[in-house]
Amino acid sequence: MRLRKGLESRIPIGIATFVASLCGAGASFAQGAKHGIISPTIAWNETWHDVLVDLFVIGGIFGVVAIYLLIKYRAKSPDAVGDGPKLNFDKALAWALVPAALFMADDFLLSAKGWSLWNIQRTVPKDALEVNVKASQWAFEFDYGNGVVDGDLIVPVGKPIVLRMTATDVIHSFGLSEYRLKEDLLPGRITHMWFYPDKPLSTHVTCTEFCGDAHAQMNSAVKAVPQAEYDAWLKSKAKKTSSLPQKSSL
Ligand SMILES: [Cu+2]
Repeated sequence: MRLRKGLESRIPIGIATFVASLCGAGASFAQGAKHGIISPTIAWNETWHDVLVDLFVIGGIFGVVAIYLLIKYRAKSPDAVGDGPKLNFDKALAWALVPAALFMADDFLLSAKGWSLWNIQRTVPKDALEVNVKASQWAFEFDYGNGVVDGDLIVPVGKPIVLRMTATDVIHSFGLSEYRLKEDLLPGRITHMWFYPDKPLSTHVTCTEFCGDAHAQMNSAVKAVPQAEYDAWLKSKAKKTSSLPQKSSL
């Protein structure tokens, strides 16, 4: 009996220690950095992981404790009044505040991570490669500079990419789910998004804002290729562009 009482009084401390160790394990985005770069993709993945831990692991622990207490102190006959132990003021306060503080502590941690994530997403690395993006009903157009314009987004692996984006007609949205990113493109305004392709990848971008009849067909290939392959592709595109008849400047 004494052993069981001792165990019950240690439940909140046990939960606190377990939660603190989980939070400690996921407190920093730095551990997922690739080549020294913490990209929004890494930050989103880690934050989502923490939200799942918050929901299922911590929620599960509280659920199990609640079920245990419900069974232990259930009414054993219809007229039972209950004979649970009377808690003194200190213990009652501890049982009320410790679980509440645990939930709040984890929420504060997630909120702090959210601010940190937003900071990462809005801070474009200085050496990022810039591509201008124009959205129109119903296609994306990528301008690489030097007259190279293409319907696909081709980028080199190992370099941060920043997209400067606008729309010519209605509101569109750049949904790059493989990199966990989405940003609106608006007429008369330039928005931006940056990502870091850390390995070769072939994916696509879809418009994620309903923009008219052919909205569902508004998508483009997005390919992260080795630097040499990117250079060769850009060169061949530039050659094709320069061989086209030039428009008169008048
Ligand atoms: Cu669209």
